[in-house]
Amino acid sequence: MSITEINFDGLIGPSHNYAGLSLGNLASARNAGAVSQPRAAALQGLDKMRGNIALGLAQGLFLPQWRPDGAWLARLGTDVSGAEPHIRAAAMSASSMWAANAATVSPAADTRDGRTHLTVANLVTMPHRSHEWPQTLAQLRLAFSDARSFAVHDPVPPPFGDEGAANHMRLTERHDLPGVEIFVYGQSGGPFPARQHVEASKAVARLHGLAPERCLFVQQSEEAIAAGAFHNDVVAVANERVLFTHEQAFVDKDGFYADLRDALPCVEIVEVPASAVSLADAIRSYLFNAQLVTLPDGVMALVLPTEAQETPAVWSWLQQMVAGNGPIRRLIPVDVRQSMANGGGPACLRLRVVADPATIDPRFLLDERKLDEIGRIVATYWPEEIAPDDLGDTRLIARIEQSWLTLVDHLQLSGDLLP
Ligand code: SUG
Repeated sequence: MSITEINFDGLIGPSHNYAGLSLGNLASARNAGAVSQPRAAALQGLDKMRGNIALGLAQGLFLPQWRPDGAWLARLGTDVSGAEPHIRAAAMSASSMWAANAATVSPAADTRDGRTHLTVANLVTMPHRSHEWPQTLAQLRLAFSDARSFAVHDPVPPPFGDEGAANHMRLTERHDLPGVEIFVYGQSGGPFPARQHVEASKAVARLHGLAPERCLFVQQSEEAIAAGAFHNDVVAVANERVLFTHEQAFVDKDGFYADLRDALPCVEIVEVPASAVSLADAIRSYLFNAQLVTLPDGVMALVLPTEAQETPAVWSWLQQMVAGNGPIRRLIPVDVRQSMANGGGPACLRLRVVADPATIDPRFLLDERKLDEIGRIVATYWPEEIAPDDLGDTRLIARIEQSWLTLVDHLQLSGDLLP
């Protein structure tokens, strides 16, 4: 058994567009109506995966979803040609790329039955995301079909919004040892909705068979949500014994830090003060939406968006941090601008699963050769550009469907995933 952390990235789908669908997500609102570049977007995502493999990290893949989602439109009594523009845009969204919202994952070391548990997120707060879960669940049931190692759960029922790993952190001395699981919920967010409901968080903890004394339920600060932190992973990220967080991420940070230190005495909390980096700069640069990873030599690195490098207050704080004695030693900027323009940074694009890769369906695991093959399919089939007014265009829709079919066929998944 070799237990390791595997990052499953959502491949950016051929319908990637900027429809401004996410209230409270400032980047999505700012770029509403812009022309997207699905091909460049997917290639940026593949380059990030390639970079992580080159760092010696294990890498997995989730496929884009079948779009337009005709089954969802049919349940609404319409189809892609008859749907009103906002419903059509929701049915065309490529939002499943943000795999951090696919599910909440509790590794085997934390659970009562010694299996890794995954609960698919219902994403009920945003209409365009609320219809992702059936296709996500289908992929999770395939990738993690080994019932001796995994338990995959249906979504928590509405109205309790669940946004998956974006509002969940795990701290532990080492990935394969028991950890403390932190469920971050929201209650209100000024003008914006809180997406993660505390009842959903509690349900996931129960379903996963976590020990109550190893779980913390922590409230997201209203000011962070109001400033555009629609998910906790926009203002905090954890890896092994390190919590990297903005000072204003939580309602009661002192209480939270004290509980965390009690539950995990080895924890190291790296807090970025608002006096050095404002919430606005943290959210604009997505400093915290980074992949905080342990490299094979034991060094901890932050794989963060190039926007962080371009935000002076953020970059100078980071440079001071790595010059000091803290646990985070390396900064690795990556270009995921197409996803960033919809509010999704490097950490949004991945779901972390701590498990033995040998127990996972290999069709969902990547190496460089497979990445190159997928890159060739993307470069051949994915549309170069989509303007919001194109979304009803039958030729564009045929091309999106063809792109998806080619990829799924190549990965030998068509027998299992055809709509
Ligand atoms: O749910 N954007 C996504 C971004 C998700 C980021 N994920 C994490 N923080 N883990 C969202 O708001 C925008 C789609 C549009 O406007 O077309 C969107 O859905």
